[in-house]
Amino acid sequence: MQQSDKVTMLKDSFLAELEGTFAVSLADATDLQRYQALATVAKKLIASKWRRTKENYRDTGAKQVYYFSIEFLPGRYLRANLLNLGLLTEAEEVMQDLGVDFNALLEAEVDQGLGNGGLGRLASDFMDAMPSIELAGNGNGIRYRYGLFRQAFVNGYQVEYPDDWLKNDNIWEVRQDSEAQVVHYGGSVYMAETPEGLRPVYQGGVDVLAVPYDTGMIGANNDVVNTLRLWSAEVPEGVQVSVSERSVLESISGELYPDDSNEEGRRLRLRQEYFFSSAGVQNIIKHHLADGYSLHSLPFQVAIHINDTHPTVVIPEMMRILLDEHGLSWEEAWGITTRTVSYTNHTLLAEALERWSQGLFQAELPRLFQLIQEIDRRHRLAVASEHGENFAWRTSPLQDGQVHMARLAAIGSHAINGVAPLHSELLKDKVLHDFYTLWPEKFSNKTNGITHRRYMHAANESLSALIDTKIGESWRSLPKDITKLNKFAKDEDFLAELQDVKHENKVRLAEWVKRNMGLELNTDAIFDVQIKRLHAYKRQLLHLLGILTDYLALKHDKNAYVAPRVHIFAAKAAPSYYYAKQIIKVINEVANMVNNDAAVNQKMQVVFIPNYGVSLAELIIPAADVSEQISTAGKEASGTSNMKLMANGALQLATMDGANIEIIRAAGEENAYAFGMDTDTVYSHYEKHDYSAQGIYDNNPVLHRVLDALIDGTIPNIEEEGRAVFDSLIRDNDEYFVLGDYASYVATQTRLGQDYQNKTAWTRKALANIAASGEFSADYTVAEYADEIWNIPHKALAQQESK
Ligand code: 26Q
Repeated sequence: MQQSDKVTMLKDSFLAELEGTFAVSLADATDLQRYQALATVAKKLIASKWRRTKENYRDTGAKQVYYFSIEFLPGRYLRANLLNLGLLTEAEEVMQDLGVDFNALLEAEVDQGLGNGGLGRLASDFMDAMPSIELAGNGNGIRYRYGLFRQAFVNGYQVEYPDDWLKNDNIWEVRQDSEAQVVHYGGSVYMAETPEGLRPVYQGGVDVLAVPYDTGMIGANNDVVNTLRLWSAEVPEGVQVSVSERSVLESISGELYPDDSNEEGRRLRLRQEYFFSSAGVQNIIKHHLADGYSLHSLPFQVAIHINDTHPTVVIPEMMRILLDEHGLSWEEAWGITTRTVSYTNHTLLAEALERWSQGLFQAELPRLFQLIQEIDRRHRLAVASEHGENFAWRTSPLQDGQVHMARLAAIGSHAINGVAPLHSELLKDKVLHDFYTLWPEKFSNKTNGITHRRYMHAANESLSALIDTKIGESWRSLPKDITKLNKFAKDEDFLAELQDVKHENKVRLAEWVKRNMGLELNTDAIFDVQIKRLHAYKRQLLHLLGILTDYLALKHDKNAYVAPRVHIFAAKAAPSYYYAKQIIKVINEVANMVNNDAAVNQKMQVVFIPNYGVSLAELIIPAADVSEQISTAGKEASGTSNMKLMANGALQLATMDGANIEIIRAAGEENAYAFGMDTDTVYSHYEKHDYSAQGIYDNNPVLHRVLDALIDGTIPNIEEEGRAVFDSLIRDNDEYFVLGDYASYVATQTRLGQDYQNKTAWTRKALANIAASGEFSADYTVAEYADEIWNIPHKALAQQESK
């Protein structure tokens, strides 16, 4: 279709939808109605592609991957969907013609926050990448009634409100009653002889109906629309339950656990894990058989990928179905299961490795527990003779009264991967070392990736358009083509244009902050950004100590030079993570103090933007000059905001952790600011027990002064929180080596501040980052999974090479 035809088509269908659905004129329609009308138009435009994609997968029997994830974090869909449909600029034109505020329309869409952070957003980036490279891949997860809490600050403290995201219609989803599955919990089970052999007999327990809601995942400029299937818990028809029993059953999909990188051993959480895992596996096997295939061909037509250990119960669940419902032998069932399932680990933190008490597990999932006992027994038998009893004990799924999910995932899958090279090495050397000695061939690395479509093409249209004028548009479908930009590193006019775009984006963010927070930001200052979950290991505290260092210098030394900076934080803390919430309070109070002090606020400002989520990321990232990625080395599995910030021309201020290492290598060391201890140093401190926070405090007078400011009344209103932070650093010896990296951080910030003053040189570094961001496209990442783990075909990505 011609551009002008598309515009006419969009305009006509938009106006027709508005009148047809809401019986309002454009002038009288609310932003929400305008959004719903345009979203409905977009949904209708994909309907036939979606149907054809599904039919095509079914009719050809092509292998498909099902990405099982307890979190998906899609954010808003409309802008990204219009982009992928090739209609974004047309929609802008229509709204301009009609005098409609397009941004207000887009912002009327609710931000779907069915995830906590990196893990959930990665799943959604993969959902965008898979159809875009014509890969048959679907998502499987939970349709939480309430997503991640909405965050507000009251007196500087985080308060949490429920995220009632379904209060308006969710235009994108389609309920599929005919696909519902029954999921069984509790009761007891024993084995009895039947004409078909030994079979389990269930007594008692409860059934829950899992009802799927499907959303089309639209490929970029092609005809592929894959499916994201989210399950909702209901009471099965005909089952009589009391009101309170009903609410217990429905609560299984009631809310997302707001914990990130933290093991929260709760009964409901285990029910959630079994809920979408069981419904998903049952549904897959049902269709496989209905389409006329044998269970033995399952690994050739289906790949099940588990996103961290949360869906690990798919392994014993598949065994249950194959053994109990279809009468396969253990060996047959085990072969099918392990060849179907693959597993990604996303964490190096010991406290985030999932374990369940055996008592709880057995009470909730008695048949699965029996099967895990058998997996455990066979595992011990298989490894004990060669590796010894101690090794068998260390690697067994059942140990010390607990079910160890990462062990079960490692034993029951054919592939295990980490999400950045350092992380994958640490998995082999430390976290899963025993399993690596057993099965080195199972292990690989798949560096995370991001979708440039959302974070660049849609969120930073002016940067993307500027890039098009220089290198054409091939980079939009072949992200590595963006390296062509390097040719323009000496083109000063182009660098000036890049600077202008960055400045526009800073102004856009500043306007938002002014409107929503009443603070006027200096858009000529460095926008220094740290946006991610609030966690001690991510060290927002180190950033804060840097801020206090500048503050005290400006206050006490008339001649101090500090490069003007706006420090931008955005982060949610788990509601139960008390220390993280104390850090939020301290940052907020420092922000108050700094922003209201005329002696410093020309040189520095601190803003903590509440309620961080996907939509705010889309606003903040294009405006960033500096990307703070300052986790303790060896703690951050990968990070993905680092990649998004890089693509938008921010320079990394980073430790050698996670994917920072690859990002810095790709951009060139001279175009990033690396600092701090490396992983070996961190591990050596663990081994030698030779780290002394007190010693660092005693020997660095500047730091001494900064830490004292936390407890001597310098910062108002943080008596308790300042003390808590101080104690964790000094009395408890600073678990995350904040003080150990302080001097290096401050020195690096100083150098960065000086470099920023040469705008052209700085922008050249920004350009190097943008130009190097292509390899971090999720399109390549999912292609690698498809080639090396799932064995599923996809569109060739020219220039594709392994990272
Ligand atoms: C587990 C048990 C009980 C309750 C909650 C949880 C839980 C929930 C979420 C455990 C972990 C998570 C999320 C982890 C996560 O987001 N990890 C991040 O994954 C990103 C994608 O690979 C990486 O880039 C980040 O480095 C990693 O921290």
